[in-house]
Amino acid sequence: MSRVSLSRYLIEQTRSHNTPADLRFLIEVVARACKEISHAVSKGALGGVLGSMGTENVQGEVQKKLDVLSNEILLEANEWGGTLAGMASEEMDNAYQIPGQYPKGAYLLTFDPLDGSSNIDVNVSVGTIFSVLRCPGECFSQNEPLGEEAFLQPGTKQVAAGYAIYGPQTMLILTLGDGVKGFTLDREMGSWVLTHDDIRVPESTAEFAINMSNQRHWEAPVQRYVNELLEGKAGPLGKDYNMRWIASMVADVHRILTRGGLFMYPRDSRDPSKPGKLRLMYEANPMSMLIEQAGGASTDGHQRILDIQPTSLHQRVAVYLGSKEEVERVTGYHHQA
Ligand code: P6P
Repeated sequence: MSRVSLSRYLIEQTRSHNTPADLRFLIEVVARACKEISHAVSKGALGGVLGSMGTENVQGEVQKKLDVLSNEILLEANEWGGTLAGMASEEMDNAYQIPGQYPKGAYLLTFDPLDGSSNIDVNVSVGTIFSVLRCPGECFSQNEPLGEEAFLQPGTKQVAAGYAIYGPQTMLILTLGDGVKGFTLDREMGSWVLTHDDIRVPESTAEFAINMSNQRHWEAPVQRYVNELLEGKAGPLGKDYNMRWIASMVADVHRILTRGGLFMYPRDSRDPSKPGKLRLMYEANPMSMLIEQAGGASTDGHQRILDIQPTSLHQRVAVYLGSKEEVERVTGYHHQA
């Protein structure tokens, strides 16, 4: 069978599912920006882009040089095309206004430009996570500055979501709401090639991902659940489990989309003002759309993440996502508490 490129897939989606041409163009531009980020990341020490900037982002996290570079690549690639009314990023305090010399468009793009960047200097897979929303009616106006409130839509309103993972292979994992597709970057041709036509998350699993060093900070339902996982066959779950924690959400989620599993980042008692570490708008929501589109589930321990009504651009959320059977079990323990 001839190779199907990202461009061909998007054209065929347009014919079969009426994917708007401007959404198609937006996805192509984001994918092209991810190719450029992949190139920068792969240079490592040779590119003079490792290490930190000596600054902190709105999250209070140290910014790596590649965090800032990746953010700039995505802004510069997407600001001129006429597809966006604005952008929001983990690396920027406020919404990004489309410069006056460019036309505005119908969509909003949120992203974590380089997720897991603390792993960069130790050469572990990192990635770019992105989410596409429609801009609500009035935010389309060419003259008014875009307010944060335009972005505050539940994850069910996403029209597309995806990530690029910069690992042994560079891959783009994408959903337009019609299943999950995987594209592998052919570096020689510079094109994204469809290699995974229908990604599905197995309903059950024997593998979980969590940062165990935080155990003393977890709430009771999580303590109960993780203890049962560790009890294995002798415990109430009746089987032995394996554990992974890459500390790069893109890499952990990619493993789960590839072979199943459960990813957990619970809220903990360290900072009650932060209901978890991961950000809703540009980490949890896009990853939850991908996981649900692949047949998995995703909750904050109490409700479906995609149903959460955001109240601020950088709000955090607890995350339990992956194989449906285990997500439902740990969520059930929260409801029993
Ligand atoms: P911890 C990376 O900084 C990140 O936002 C996610 O990619 C990852 O899953 C998590 O934080 C790792 O957190 O506390 O284990 O370092």
